[in-house]
Parts: sequence; C-alpha cells; structure tokens
Amino acid sequence: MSAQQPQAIYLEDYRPPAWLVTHTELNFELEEEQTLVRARLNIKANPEVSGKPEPLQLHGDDGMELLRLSIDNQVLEPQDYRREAGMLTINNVPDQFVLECVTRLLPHENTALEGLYKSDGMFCTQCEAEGFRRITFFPDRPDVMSIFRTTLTADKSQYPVLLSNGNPVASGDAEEGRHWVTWEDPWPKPAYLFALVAGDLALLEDSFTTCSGREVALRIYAEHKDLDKLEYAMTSLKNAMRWDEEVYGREYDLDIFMIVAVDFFNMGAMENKGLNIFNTSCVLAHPKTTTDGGFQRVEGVVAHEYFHNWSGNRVTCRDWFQLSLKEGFTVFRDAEFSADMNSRTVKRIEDVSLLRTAQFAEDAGPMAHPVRPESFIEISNFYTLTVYEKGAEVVRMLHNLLGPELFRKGSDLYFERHDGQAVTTDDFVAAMEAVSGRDLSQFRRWYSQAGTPRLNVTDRWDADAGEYRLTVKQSCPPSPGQEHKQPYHLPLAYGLLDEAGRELRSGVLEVREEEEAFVFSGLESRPVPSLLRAFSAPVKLEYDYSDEQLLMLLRHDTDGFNRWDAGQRVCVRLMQNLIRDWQNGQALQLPATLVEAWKQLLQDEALDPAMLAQCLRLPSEALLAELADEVDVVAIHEVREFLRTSLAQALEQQWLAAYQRCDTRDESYSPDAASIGRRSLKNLALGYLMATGAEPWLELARQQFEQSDNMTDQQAALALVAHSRHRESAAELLQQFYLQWQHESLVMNQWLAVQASDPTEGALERVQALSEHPVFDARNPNKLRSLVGAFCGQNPMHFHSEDGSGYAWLADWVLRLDKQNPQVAARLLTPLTRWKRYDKVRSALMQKQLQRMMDTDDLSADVYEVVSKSLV
Ligand code: B3K
Ligand code: ZN
Repeated sequence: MSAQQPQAIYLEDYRPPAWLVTHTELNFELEEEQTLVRARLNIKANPEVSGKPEPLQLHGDDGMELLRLSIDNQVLEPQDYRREAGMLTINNVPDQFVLECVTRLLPHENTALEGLYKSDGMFCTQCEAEGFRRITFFPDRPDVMSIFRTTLTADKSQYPVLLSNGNPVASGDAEEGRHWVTWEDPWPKPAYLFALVAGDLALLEDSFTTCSGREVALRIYAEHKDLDKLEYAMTSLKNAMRWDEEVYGREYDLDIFMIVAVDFFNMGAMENKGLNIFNTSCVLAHPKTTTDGGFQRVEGVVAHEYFHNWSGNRVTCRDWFQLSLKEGFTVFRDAEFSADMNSRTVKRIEDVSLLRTAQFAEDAGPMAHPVRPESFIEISNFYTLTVYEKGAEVVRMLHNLLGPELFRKGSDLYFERHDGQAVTTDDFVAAMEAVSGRDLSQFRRWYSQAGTPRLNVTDRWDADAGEYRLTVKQSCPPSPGQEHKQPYHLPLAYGLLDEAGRELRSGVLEVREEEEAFVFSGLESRPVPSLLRAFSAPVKLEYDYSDEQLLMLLRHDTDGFNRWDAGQRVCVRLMQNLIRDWQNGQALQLPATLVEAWKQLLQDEALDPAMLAQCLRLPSEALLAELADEVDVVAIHEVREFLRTSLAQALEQQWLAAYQRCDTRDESYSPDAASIGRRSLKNLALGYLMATGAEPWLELARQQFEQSDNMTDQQAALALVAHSRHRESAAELLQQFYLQWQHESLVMNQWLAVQASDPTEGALERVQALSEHPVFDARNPNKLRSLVGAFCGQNPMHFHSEDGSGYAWLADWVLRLDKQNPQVAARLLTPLTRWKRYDKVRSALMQKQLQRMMDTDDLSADVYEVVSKSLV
C-alpha cells in the first residue's frame, strides 16, 4: 500500500448536516455510450445547526465528470469551487438556493456495480450505502432526506420500461425514437434509497388491497426468458404485505410496489423506495431450476426488502454506524415471517447454525465489531453477520424480555415517534423502555460491546430442602479495541425436566450479573435443566451435561430447538474426542450409544421429517473449526467422514426405510414446509446411503438425478455423486447437467458451486479450469461467489492445502478483482482473515498472502481495511 492510506471515520465525530435538500429533481438522458444527469437541488441551511454558516459540502466521486454547476442560475467557474477527496466544496452560499449540476457517467464501464451501471443490457442502480455520489453531487448521508422527482429519457425500442421510485406522473415520446417517463416519490428519503431501471423487461402483475382498502399495483420485472419464474416471489410479496399489517400494523404507502430482477448484483437485494432491485438469485424461482433452499431464500428476501419499507425507509438510520437499526430489526422481522409461513423450529435451527458457525467466527476474528460499530474505513465492509444476524438476535432478546404484547407496543411507538426521521439504535431501545417502564441501560451494551459472551452454568441439588440452584457466570473475551467487557443483561429461557422427561417448570431468567444464582424450590427430585431454550440469547452456553441427560433431552424436551441442540451437543463432544484420537494416532471408534439413539430417532415415524433431518445432520466442518482452539483441517474432515461412513453402514436399513418413506416421486412439487421437510430427510438419507460406498446406492442416486422433476432432488443427487469416489459417474452427471441447464444462469451457478466444493483430489486444478469455462464470467458477482467463494468457504481440505496453493489462488483473485469490484474483492477475502486460528505452517502461508496484498500499490479502501486489520 502506498500513497495516502484510507482514513477511518468515527461515530463520536457525528455532527448533524449543515445543509438540507428539501427537493431533488433528476433528469437522466440514458444513452449507449454515456448518461447525462441533470440535478436540481433545493438546498437550505439546517435550522437546527447554529453558528456561522458552513461552506456547502457535497459528496461526489472523484471519477465523476462535472460538466456544469450553477447556483440560482449563476454558472460557477472552476475557481468558485474545490473538488478533492470525494468532496465538492463551495464557499459563501446563501441560506437557501437552487443548485444545478450536470454530470456525465459511463455506466457501461462501471464494473464496481455501485451507482448507475449496466446489467445484461439494462440500466440499473445501487446506491446503498454510498453509491449516489457516483451519480451526482449530493449530501450523500442518510440523515439528509429529500423529496425526489425523476425523469428518465431513453431509446423507446431498446428501453421500453423506464422506472424510478414512487408513482409515475407523466410520460411521452421524444425525438429520434426516444421516450420519457417522470416519477415522483412523495415520501422524503435519503439518497441511498434512490433507484432507476431502464430496459426491455417482462412483467408479472398483480394487486393487493391494503387493510384500509387501498389498491396497490404489484409489478415484478425480469428478463423475458425468466417471466415463468416470478410467481413465487409475487405470492411471497402478498404474504409479506398481509403479515406486516397483521403482526406489526404496517400498511404500504404508495400506489405501486415494484421488484426488478438483475443478474449483476453485489449482494442479495435492495429496498429502494417502491422499486426494490433484486439479485436474480433472490427472486427467480421455478421447481425445475430452483432448490427448496432457493425458494425459501426468495420468500425470505422478498419479505425482508418489503419490510424495510417501514423499518428502514419510513424510519431510517441517522448515520451508517446505526445500520443495525434497520438491518437487525428487519432480519428479526423476516425471520419471524418465515417462521410463521413454515416451521418455526427448523427456521430457528437454520438461523442459529449460521450464527454459531459464521457470526461467532467473525466475533472472534480481527474484523470483530459491535452491532453498532464505533469506526470504519469503508462502510461496505460492515454489512456483516454481526450487524445483520447478531443485530437481529439483540432485537429478539428485547422481544423475549418484554414479551410479544409490549414488544408490539414498543414497535408501534417507535414507528409513530420517528416516522419520517433518521434515528439511532438508542431511539429504538428508548421506545421499548417507554412502553415497558423498564430500564434497558445495561441491555444497551449489546450494541456497544463486540465478542460472543460465554455463559457458564453450574447447579446444586439440595435433596432435603427440595431446592435446586442454578449458578450462572458470564464473561466475554476481548475483541479489537475492547479489552474488558461489562456484564450483559440477557434473557435465559429454561425448562426443568424430571428424569423421565416430564416438564416441571419453565420460564425466562433475567441474567445481569457476572455471577448470579437462581433458586427453585418445591421440587421432588433433581431436575435436568433445558437451558437457553429457542436460543434466547446469542451466547455460548456451557453446562456439564452427561450424555444420558442430552439423549433424554433429545427425546423429550418440549422445546424443539433444544431437542436438536441436545443431539448436536452429543455429536460435537464425540467428534472433539475423535479429533483428539485421530491426532494421537489412535483408531477411531463409533460409540454404540449414538447408533442406538439415532436408530430410535429414525424408527420414530411420528417425528416430523424436517426435524429428523436436522437432528441427523452431523455438525459441519465449519462449526467444528469455530469451536476448536487450533483448527486441524485434516483431522476435522477425516473424523466427520469416519462418523458419516460408520453411521451410514451401521444404519443402512434405516436410511433406506427413511428414503422410501419420504420418496415424493408421485407428488407434484410444492415448496411448502412439509414437502421441503420430506425432501430434506430423503436427500439426507440418500447421502448416508451413498456414504456406505455400496454400488446399489450409486444407482439409486443416478436414478434420482435422471427421474426427478425438481431441482432440489436433482441437485442433491448430483452433488452426492459429484463428490463421491465414483469419478466416472461424477464426470458423466456433471456433463449431463451442464448440457441440460447451460442456458439457465442460476443453475449454472449451482453447477460451479458443486464442483468448487468437491473435496476429492485435484480440486484446485478443477476450479482453475472452470474459471476459463464459458459459463463463468468474472464480472458477475454470483459467478465469483459460486466458484471462488465456494472453493474457499466450502472446500476446507483444498483451500487449506498445506502447500499454500489455495491461499495464493484466492489472493490472486482478490488483487485482480480489487481493480474491478472492490466490494466483492473484500468479501471474498474473509477466509484469509482467520489465519491466526490455524497451525503454524498454514497461518504463515495465509499471512504471507495478506502481506502480499498489503504491499500492493493503490489497494481499494475496502480491501485495505480488511487486510490491514487482519494483519494486526
Ligand atoms: N440494504 C441492502 C444492503 C445494501 C448493501 C450495500 N453494500 C440489502 C438489505 O439488507 O436489505
Ligand atoms: Zn436489509
């Protein structure tokens, strides 16, 4: 890194904006080689900022070409303003004025996919967090909210559809085959919610009648070839709109709600006011091309972006340090929606698994930060699992502490108090305090302290007194810049069960102290505690359970989440023991108790298949890595394979019975929770059957691959064969799949990801070859995630190859992409940031690649921040 190093900005430096923009009028002349943007801003001094008038400062990317600038119709000459470090400064402006400016953009050359760019021939925008400053000069900060009126002009035959935020108010034809449309958004909004789309798009239309009887037009746009894949998103949207009215009392506030699917997109989707823009992977769904996981992602993301209309748009963030205000709350809302639409327990298991593997790892790594960060260099690096998922857990804890009724009152008050404002996480908590009369000052530490707290629970039984005492100790490891942590206030949901599994007590304990005891009296015998039910707080819970107790909880706990968790605890402990055995060169043994417990589960036909599938899935390599003191990649992989194979062989008949029981070949595909559950158990069973290594099961998998009418079953079979030792069949099926689906871009992403995560020999050579394959396109973030992301994140044996070749390959990619798309480059880099967790050889090799990046000239701020913080 040479030249000037990017600088951090700090929450404590926040100052209200000196200038406000009441109205913004934008005019886009969209052409093939350039776009001219005419902006007319009504600016006035912020009456709430006193003191002598400050110069006008507007954000504007240094690369943006400024053609004309005027104030109240007076053209400014270059000596009248200054442009440096992404800012345009004008001294001596009046208290209120109209600023006009014309900028020239080159959307077709925009590979960073921020601001205005082209995706497969259509124009689209991405402005969160700081993309609007690549379109025109503006106070591009979320606490400046303005009313937007936008006119788009473009060639009519190439771009028949012209969209922006709000409602269309006028349109007409222009010269030379061009046409124009004007959109007006009546709700003041920050610039990050601005959007436009221009293209030749197909449309699925529907409508929704709101609770007050208003009719809203619903329009989902995509490329013509994808028109048949929009129905599920439409159904999900209508369900989400109804749910938000019923559960939160939130009604939609425009006449039109639009979603547009684009193939080139840096993340999942974006909640622009009235005009959500989606990655195709989060909106297109069809049984033949989309897996169950894909359907559920569409449902969840459509809801998430829709819910932002209130939690994010009507009430927005004061500054980007408050990002979790909208993201944590909205993730909580979408998780509850998905839980209501499907299985609550399964949704919770999936979310907690992600939190425990990936967010806990982030919280323990060099990029660890509080839910409300205190500083950042590049805000794009803070769209993290901590801000989103841990932020959602923090909101969930408020829900757990207050109960549903008070929580709803709190959210009503929050929306009412702050409608049309840009506010902070403190304001959110204050609303919860106001309705409950509780003091949540200690609870606020969840927003300011990083790291995952540990809860150590011990117990004592006093038989004479019939008294049971739980002692809870809490601690939290240091994180960057935070050596010592104060105790947290958290809800600890629990149950007490007798030896036979009958529930004696249940409730929620409020933990506040570093060490605290809770006493239960009137019990007849020593209970077994079921702790942290439904994962009531995002902590690591330690309690010295015996295997018998865990197996009892697995069978009898009334809390579905803790049933699953008990089973996982048994497996994790066993696998950790096996890892030690493996490291000591001892033979690995499969304990009979586990086989017996699993056999009983598999034979229990009353058990919900979805739940059973969750219980019989072994903890992932990533989770075991997160839990290890030092990650032994090979031992973890070998032990998991050993256990899979042994359980496969020991229970072969039961796996087959489960497979047959859940065979859905005669049913037509439906993405409802029960059908998804059956398919997941069926495919899990097929995986175990394949793991026996017996030939007939290869045949069964091949049959499923060829005969299934849906992508879930076809892809599951493909992955099992492709990752097996049957290399000829693997190659055949991959080729067949390619020929069948080569024209479906999203399916080809799966085809790439299946190969990138293939743990058999020669993985790096395979991904290298695939990066030259015609279906791969290094400018498309989805392709990069499917190939580079999947290899580095889901193929630990090869990414962590002891010769360092996987690390070098990733660093090559990061350096290449840094010039093209810094956001994606910085994100792909994550696995290297964990270098301190590995053995000496690997960590030195990883560090070497980080240093190589650090020594590279002109790194983007995105990559520089991640690399420099990781090397500390
Ligand atoms: N708010 C957007 C994320 C924008 C990311 C910018 N780098 C999507 C979402 O969370 O809904
Ligand atoms: Zn969001």
